[in-house]
Amino acid sequence: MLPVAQFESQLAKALESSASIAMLLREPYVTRLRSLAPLRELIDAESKLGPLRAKKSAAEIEAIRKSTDVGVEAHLAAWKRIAPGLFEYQVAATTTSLMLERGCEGNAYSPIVASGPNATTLHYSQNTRMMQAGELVLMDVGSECGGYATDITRTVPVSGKFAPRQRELYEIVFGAQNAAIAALKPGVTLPQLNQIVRDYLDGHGRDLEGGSLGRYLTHRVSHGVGLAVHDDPAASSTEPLQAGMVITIEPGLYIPEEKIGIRIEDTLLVTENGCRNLSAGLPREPAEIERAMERR
Ligand SMILES: [Mn+2]
Repeated sequence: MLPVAQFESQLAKALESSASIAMLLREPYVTRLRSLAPLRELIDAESKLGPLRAKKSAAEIEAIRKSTDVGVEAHLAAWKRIAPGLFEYQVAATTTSLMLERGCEGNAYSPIVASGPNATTLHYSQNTRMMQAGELVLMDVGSECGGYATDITRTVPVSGKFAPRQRELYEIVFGAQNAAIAALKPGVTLPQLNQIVRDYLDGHGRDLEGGSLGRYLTHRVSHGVGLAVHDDPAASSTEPLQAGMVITIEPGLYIPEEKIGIRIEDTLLVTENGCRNLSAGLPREPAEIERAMERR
């Protein structure tokens, strides 16, 4: 690794013995390299760099830990404000403000604050709706600090208490997440984690027609996290996980007929013997969430 300041001189040296340049083909870097070395072929380095990025160094893990701590704090700041009559964008503003206050770059991705029926829309990020009493609000909000992302989702009751059906479904998503976290260790693959979650959802609870719930999970439950919030190639890998990788576990249920969407997402480090939940500081248990919201 070399300092960025030496980039142009080192590039000139490297080009004396190399015909082509392998790089991530992203702007504005492609344009810059084409002007520095107009006659050289640019090759996509994605497939080479991806595996190098999957396993994090100690310094990277520390950076993700710090970013995750700020993400947890941002969620807690939002919980303090959530109440009927507040707009989704006000919640997003509170989380973004906290991140900037802590010296982070800001959000690692467009914050999703999805109340009531909006939570059944997977990538809803308009954040324009006024929250109503008795609803849930899903917050998928993560910070980027020192170049490293974190990815955290919680779903909490707008009025501070889960209604019985909300709690029943929440407990099922929570159980599915716990099953996947319990299985997370080196050697496990992302497709296996998906299967564990889907089996759990299919084995617990029913929809309004008496059908099983697995089909209401409409996305994969895990991806790598690092310099990018969806850090490739762990995002799509079927390779066994290794200690030092950082991934999310994010089961969800999105049931339009009931206007309920629930996701719980944490950022976890794979360790030699299992895993460490880096976002464990943010309550996941329904009773703990209710207690945290009571303290407002
Ligand atoms: Mn995610």
